[in-house]
Amino acid sequence: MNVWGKRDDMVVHEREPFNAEPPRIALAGLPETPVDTFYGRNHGPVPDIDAAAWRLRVDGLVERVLELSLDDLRARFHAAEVVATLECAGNRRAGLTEVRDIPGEAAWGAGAIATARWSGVRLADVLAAAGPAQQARHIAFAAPDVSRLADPPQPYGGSIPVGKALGPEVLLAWSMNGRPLPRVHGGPVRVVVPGWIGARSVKWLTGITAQDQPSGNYFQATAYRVLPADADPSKAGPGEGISLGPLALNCAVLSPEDGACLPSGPTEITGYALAGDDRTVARVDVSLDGGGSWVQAELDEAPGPWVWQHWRTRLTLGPGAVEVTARAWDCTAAAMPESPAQLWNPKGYANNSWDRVRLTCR
Ligand code: MTE
Ligand code: MO
Repeated sequence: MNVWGKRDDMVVHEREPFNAEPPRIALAGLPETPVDTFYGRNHGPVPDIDAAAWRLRVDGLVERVLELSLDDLRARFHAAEVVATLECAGNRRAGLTEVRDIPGEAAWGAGAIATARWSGVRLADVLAAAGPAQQARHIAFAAPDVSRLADPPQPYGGSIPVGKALGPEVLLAWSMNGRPLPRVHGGPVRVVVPGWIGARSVKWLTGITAQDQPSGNYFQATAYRVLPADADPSKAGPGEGISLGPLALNCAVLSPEDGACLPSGPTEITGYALAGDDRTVARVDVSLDGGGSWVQAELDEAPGPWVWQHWRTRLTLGPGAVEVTARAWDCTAAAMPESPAQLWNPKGYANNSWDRVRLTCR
């Protein structure tokens, strides 16, 4: 295990700040992801917060400002548990990097996604205790970690619209898979916003502010935005581009592992699919001829509304070089786009083009 308790075969994109994902095969067939296999995505040094001294301030457009300790959260609100998949907006960026270089952003594979059982309290209950005003439209989150990758350095934060914040699925979580939330995943308390890009699930939460506009924090106003392909991201100001919130439909092959060498013949192909926010996955197709023809995969039933679905199919592979392509459809009949070239954007977010793994069959 490495320093953050992650498995030895994690693909570490950066040590400081710590950014790592598991190999695809480590996620295969597991509805819930063990903590040692769960990707880590950080923009600055991981804070070390004493849980006993930790306080959460709730302020802004509210009737009562609250100052809550962990004991207050436990005593004043009902415990809530949600199984939810987190996906980074940069998941599968490597597919975009193949089209054109993306300076300053790591080439994440398909492993910046994972599922955990989160428990804590509902954000809606904490907001109700503060009494949000009529004019409150957005709920902003503040954290103490500071990113030195931005110039000047920027504290981490973000916001979600009030409508999402009041959903029973949005938690202030202190536990992950039945254990206290590990420091690297935001302990003592983080936000979990199921169905939205991971960036909105703010870790090491210290402040909640009800306001009439989205957060002005760098990671809401400037980063995590899809700019036009010809824009210069170093010149993009606050409010430019498409602000990412609800996740896009996505899927990936998990087994066989990309680049694997295996015997030819009937082979089980498995993977995940996730529709994002309140949509559901309707179908996953797999192709061995680059999308000329497709076989429908068998889709596991969703264990809950906020969770990825695993899928499988058995196909006869090889001999020789084989490319396996996968695409998903959602309940609106939207399908993943074919090519990453159509989606390329300067910061490399939201790649949900057809997933491809390349195999060699003996
Ligand atoms: N919260 C803080 N305070 N600082 C961060 O750098 N990274 C965000 C989000 N919350 C981040 C944060 C991003 S981009 C993602 S994808 C998720 O946390 C990753 O959560 P994880 O590291 O627990 O997998
Ligand atoms: Mo992310």
